Amino acid sequence: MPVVLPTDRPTDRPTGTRTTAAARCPPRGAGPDRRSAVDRRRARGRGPAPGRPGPGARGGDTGGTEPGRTDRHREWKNTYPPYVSGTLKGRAVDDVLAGRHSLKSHAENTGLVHRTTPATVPFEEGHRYRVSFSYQTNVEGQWAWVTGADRVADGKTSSRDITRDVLAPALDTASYSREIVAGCGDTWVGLRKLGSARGTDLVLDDFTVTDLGEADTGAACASVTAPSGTELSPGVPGEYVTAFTNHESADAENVGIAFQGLPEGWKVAVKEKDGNLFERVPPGATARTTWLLTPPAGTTDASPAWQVTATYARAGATRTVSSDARATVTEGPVLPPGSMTATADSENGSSGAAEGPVSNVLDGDAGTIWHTDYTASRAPYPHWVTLELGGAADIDGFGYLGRQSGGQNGRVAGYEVAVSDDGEDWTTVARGTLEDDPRTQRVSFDRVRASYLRFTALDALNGQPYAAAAEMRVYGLPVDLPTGYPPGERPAGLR
Ligand SMILES: [Ca+2]
Repeated sequence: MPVVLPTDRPTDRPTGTRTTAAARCPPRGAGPDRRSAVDRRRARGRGPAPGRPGPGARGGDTGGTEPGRTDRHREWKNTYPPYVSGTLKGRAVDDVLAGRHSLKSHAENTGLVHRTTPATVPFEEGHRYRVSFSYQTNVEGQWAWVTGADRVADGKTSSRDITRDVLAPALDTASYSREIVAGCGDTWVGLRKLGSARGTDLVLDDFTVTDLGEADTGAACASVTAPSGTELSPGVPGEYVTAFTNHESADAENVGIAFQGLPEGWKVAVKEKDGNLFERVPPGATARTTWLLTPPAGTTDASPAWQVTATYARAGATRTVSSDARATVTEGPVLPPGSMTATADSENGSSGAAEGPVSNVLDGDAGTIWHTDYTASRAPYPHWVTLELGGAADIDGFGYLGRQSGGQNGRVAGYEVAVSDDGEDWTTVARGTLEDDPRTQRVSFDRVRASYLRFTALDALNGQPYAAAAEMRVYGLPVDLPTGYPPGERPAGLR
């Protein structure tokens, strides 16, 4: 059951400078707005009357409100350091950004946290709008601002994201602004939680939607998305998968995917020849492109951002959609997690996908873990994880990131690391004891060429029979670096 969230009252605002779309736009069915587009642009209303709902509604797919919580936050502002600015990575955002109230989303689960509805913000098909707000947030890659659409077919309502902009961390208030063209169904905008990092908040204020009048072209209903959480190593071509989904009602033709604004010195290739071009993508279908991205050796930007765009033809018109793209660049060479495969002696199967499967140690998400069987008698120590490296590599280290939450069970103490060319004959290259440390612990050894690495856990820090890990990494360089192909050029003359 959606919960409609209130936002600021009009008394919070300097008169005539800000408003919400809920106040400015006529309700659906209220008759045509006879003002000119310019008049509508100039119109300045007030926020909702006290006690009336604002434009937001609960998104509904974050699995309820526990432990996450999205509230209108009242009159409580962190006005002293480090909350007003600085580099504190914890709960460093203000609860209230402007006036006396803001909308705060605290430690939400992943999913759509809140969104507008046609009743609260009635976007009119074919009109161009500017959507803007101010915000603060504290952790990379956790929140995205989404433009979406609802469509009814065969008695069912489907809802989907058309664009997603990942909101960069901002401990000082930052601004977001984007122009959209409404269409593709009933347009809405909202906030989506992407990552599973704990203790991340997003505080939003000054939400404003401005009607810019009728657009020259119709809405582009396809979407293109970039992955979140991808790690890339300096000097190593790493796989980076983008996805184009056609939400149009007809084929998208002559589709070309490209990057804009990649940092200087980066090399870009596609794994398959012309893997970024698609002659035709049917409605509802998704076409993926595997890129090979190589940050330059010595790069210092650990979290670069750029744009991924998709250009396509539909009903005689050329349309372009885009979204933000990001990656994390590691300090030294690391084998791409996506090129490896993990197997283990034991995997717990009773707690869902986020706790148990060994594939969780390679997914780039610190919130998902490998955990051995909960039944101690079925799975005693020692435990092991074998990483098939995806080809021979010259390696000199192994990284273990312990579980970040959920108790002490499974934090490994004694370990051995062994390597192999064939997965059968093993050579031990390191042994020791891990510490109770929430960061990645690196085990170093003499450089060796291998195709497999096996991490054997000998016992747990708390003496229990379980082993667990959030992420595992192998430090080094593949012997054969993938080369790929230059990205294909979209034939501009074709429709
Ligand atoms: Ca994980």
